[in-house]
Amino acid sequence: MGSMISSADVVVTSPGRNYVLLRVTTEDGLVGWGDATLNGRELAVASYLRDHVVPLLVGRDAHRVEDTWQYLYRGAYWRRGPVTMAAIGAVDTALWDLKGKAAGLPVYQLLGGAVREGVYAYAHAFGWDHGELVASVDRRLAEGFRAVRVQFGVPGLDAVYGVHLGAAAYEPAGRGRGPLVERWAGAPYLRHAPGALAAIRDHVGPDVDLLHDVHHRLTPVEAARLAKDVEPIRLFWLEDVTPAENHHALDLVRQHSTTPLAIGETFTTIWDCQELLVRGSIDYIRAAVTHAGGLSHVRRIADLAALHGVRAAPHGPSDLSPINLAASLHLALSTHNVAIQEYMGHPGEAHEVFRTAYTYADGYLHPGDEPGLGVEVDLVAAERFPYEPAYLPVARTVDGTVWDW
Ligand code: KDG
Ligand code: MG
Repeated sequence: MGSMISSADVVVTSPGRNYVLLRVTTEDGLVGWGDATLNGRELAVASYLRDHVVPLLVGRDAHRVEDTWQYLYRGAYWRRGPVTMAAIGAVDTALWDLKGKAAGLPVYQLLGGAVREGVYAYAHAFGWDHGELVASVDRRLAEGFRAVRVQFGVPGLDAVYGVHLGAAAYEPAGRGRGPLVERWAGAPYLRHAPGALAAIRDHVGPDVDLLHDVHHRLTPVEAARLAKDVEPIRLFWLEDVTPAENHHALDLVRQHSTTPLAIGETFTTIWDCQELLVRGSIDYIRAAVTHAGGLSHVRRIADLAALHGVRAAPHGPSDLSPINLAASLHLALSTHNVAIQEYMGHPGEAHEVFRTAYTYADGYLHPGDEPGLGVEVDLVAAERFPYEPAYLPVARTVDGTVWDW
């Protein structure tokens, strides 16, 4: 009784960066929130939701989370892809939020209850040179993190993924203009990366987990060489070594090293993950709650991964809103094979819009015990931050050929 969806609205707000949110309201006045943000292509998902999904939601039973997922996925006929799956993910997440609020329970309880006391978190550190990177790593360690992603400048390249440009904190999406063009060359990166990572291992000692993200840039044989060269550094993982569409590339990397491999932040369904999981080509699957169809679908991906000894580690960048992070934490607290949560934080202005129940202490996150996801959105504050078009950078090699960013 009272669980019929009476309205659903899309909220686009830009507190420091663009977020697309879905608010679902039931006839008895409960409100559930989902995140539908697709960095650099935000309004496509806003339109998919507003024009095609919201009219289907009104009048449905909010408790029928699984039926609604299947209805939106199978019912559209056109399946998969980041726009469709971010829209479905937002609906699914909002319905779980509503179910938790209706039950008076945090979502992790509805997913089976806690399987751990806290969610192991990794933070980002970056620097153009060794000194700057060490200072950044040390700040993270002082904050209590025991797992740190390290990204570094490369001599000969004037912009690299994961390292700030100018005085601004690292934020790749440029607002109000076309995409920034970054130059890429594999050879200088491959010469520099193993030494840069080894120097950080020497600095932190054996007990800190180190991660590194290659952001899909290497060819298969380059990736195999890097994974082999960094083997003695004992990384927690090496992320996205090759473009995500070419699953066979990771077999080559696998054959040449025991460096753990992570991939999947651009995957949108279990079908994108299946081959890599079944073939045993990876160690961590990074599909995000928002981009891969919501809590229901990412739990399914984690279950498939578990069959193959692979652990889940959903993507958690600042370009997904605190609603995504909260949902990811409820999943991580209640899912046996979630290994770690990326915790990049959000721009200061975002905290004016989102009130969150999740907490961080001593290297671990917890989603909190408020009913639902534990995130509320201040709509008056959201209006103060209007949308501005933003683009992720594009990469070109030194001769001007477009490369993977
Ligand atoms: O929008 C793109 C970002 O989400 C991505 O560049 C972040 O690779 C990323 C990560 O691992 O957080
Ligand atoms: Mg990444």
